Amino acid sequence: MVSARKSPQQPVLERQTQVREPHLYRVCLLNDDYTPMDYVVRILREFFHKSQEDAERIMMEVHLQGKGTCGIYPFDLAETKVTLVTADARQHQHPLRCTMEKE
Ligand code: TYC
Repeated sequence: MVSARKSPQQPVLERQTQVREPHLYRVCLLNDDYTPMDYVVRILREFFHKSQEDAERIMMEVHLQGKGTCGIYPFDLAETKVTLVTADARQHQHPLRCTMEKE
């Protein structure tokens, strides 16, 4: 809340604090022909905290449909996950692509 009084005679002007939900971003994995399936499952477990069962399901969804959702996060968290996953994949010399898109 912001209050302003220009002189003692003027009324107090109050501006309501705006409370807004943060914009959310969907973090996705894309399919390719080279990244090993068990590596993708490890990524989903390690970076997105998925159970073994969910990680295997999401990996197969990406493998069969081309794309799958890892999670939905505020901008900074989504961006960090994309950066960390991409860095890990390159370190292991896999072409895995991880993207984010506004919800
Ligand atoms: N298509 C890959 C394979 O057959 C597996 C894979 C799944 C790759 C998901 C990327 O995001 C991916 N080894």
